[in-house]
Amino acid sequence: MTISDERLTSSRPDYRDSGLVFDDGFLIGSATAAYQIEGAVTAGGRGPSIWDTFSATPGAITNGDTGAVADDHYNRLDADLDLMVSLGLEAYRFSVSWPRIQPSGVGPANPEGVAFYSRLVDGLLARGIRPIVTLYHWDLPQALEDAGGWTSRETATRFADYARLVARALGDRVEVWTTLNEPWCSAFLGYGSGAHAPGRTDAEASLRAMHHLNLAHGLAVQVLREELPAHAEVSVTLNFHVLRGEDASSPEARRRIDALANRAFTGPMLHGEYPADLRADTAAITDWSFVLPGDERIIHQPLDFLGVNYYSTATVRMWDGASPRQHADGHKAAGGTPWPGSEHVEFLVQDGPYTSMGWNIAPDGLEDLLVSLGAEFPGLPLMVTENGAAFDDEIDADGRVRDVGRLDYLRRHFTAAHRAIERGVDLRGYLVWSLLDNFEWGYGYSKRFGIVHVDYDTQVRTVKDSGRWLGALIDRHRIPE
Ligand code: IFM
Repeated sequence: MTISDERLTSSRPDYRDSGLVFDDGFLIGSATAAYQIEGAVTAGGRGPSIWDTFSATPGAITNGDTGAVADDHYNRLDADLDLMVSLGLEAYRFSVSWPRIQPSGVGPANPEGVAFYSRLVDGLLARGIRPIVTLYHWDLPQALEDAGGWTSRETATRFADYARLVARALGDRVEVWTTLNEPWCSAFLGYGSGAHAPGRTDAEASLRAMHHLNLAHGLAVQVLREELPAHAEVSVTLNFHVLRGEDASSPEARRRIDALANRAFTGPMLHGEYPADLRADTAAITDWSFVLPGDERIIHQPLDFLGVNYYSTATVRMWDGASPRQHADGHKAAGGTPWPGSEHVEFLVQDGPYTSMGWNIAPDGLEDLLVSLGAEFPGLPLMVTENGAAFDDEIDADGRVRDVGRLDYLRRHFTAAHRAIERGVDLRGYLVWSLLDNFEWGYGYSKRFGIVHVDYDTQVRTVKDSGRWLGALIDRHRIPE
């Protein structure tokens, strides 16, 4: 898969259509993740996660922020559920915090952890909102990291055990399941660049972690199939890198990054093997002996849909070794590389406009991505499990948050999704990232992605204009004027 072709680019470039209608069955909602919103990191018997440890490391997070309080969602659950109703959400994607269920990553389920998520699921169902569970959104129990983390094969087995506990606790009520969120980030930002927890900077370890995350996915899907009713839907969410580049060397650069960022996961998960070119590109770093016979078969499990996270594009070429090198890959720089074996690929600064993450706004990238995935994996439905934008929002004197940039971003990306559907893509839903302003990993609270503003001093929530706009879209299943 190389998501880069001009042939896919639309002839209507501004993506500001209005009046487009989504079918009634198209699921529209919003998404969050446990560590980014819950806070209450020692409540209810929760154990420490790698993000507690990492965010306590001096210099790791902007402003020294941590997720210790975050949006205090753990203690404000009912009010947050009511907030979702006020927006009209049809679906809510949340993640389960592994260290709330297994404080040290092994052993029986912690009843207080289970009770919290059970209350969340019941609260959603009582309000007519469909729960979508993500089992792993980056908060590995610290005890497992101390035993090697994702570089250890054992962690994949532990993950399958954890998946079984959650399936047994919530499987009678939750119909839609996701194993991992963005395993690329867990492997390559966590163990390669060091920008994410656990902050390791070891190229071999990042590839090893990638494989154990893939294995964890495969084992967990098997467990979920055993534990869940037949009608349950099981998926994984990947953050695809949509690659551009006009230079003579761009095709080679695109191939390399496509292999590391996209096909390292879709290869074994959906085609049943790692790409040969990925193995070749990284041969100087590892002999791949961490892939045991039969592993790729385990990873290659039938899925009910594929979760797609999309924010922006990347433009690449091979660095000529002479000119000053550009590093605009959209990821926070840290001590190591998230591109093992392809460090000499140059990520060029792209044309704006940009969000406050510095990410270029490119709705055509979403359309291209969905069309490409639809063509590569016919018969596999897709769902946009994350799309959204950070902007420097402010509350006006009249109490309103006029986040015109985010509203425009969402309008253009919903239009892109609609165009993909018109072109035959089996897209089942769209979840906006994020419901609430929250802890944006290495950037702490300095970046706001919410359609609801959070005042971190008072925990007061204020629905932004984009949130109202999304509510209007959901109400009529039609992109508002
Ligand atoms: O906040 C993150 C989320 O946790 C994973 N996907 C990307 C978002 C924005 O960076």
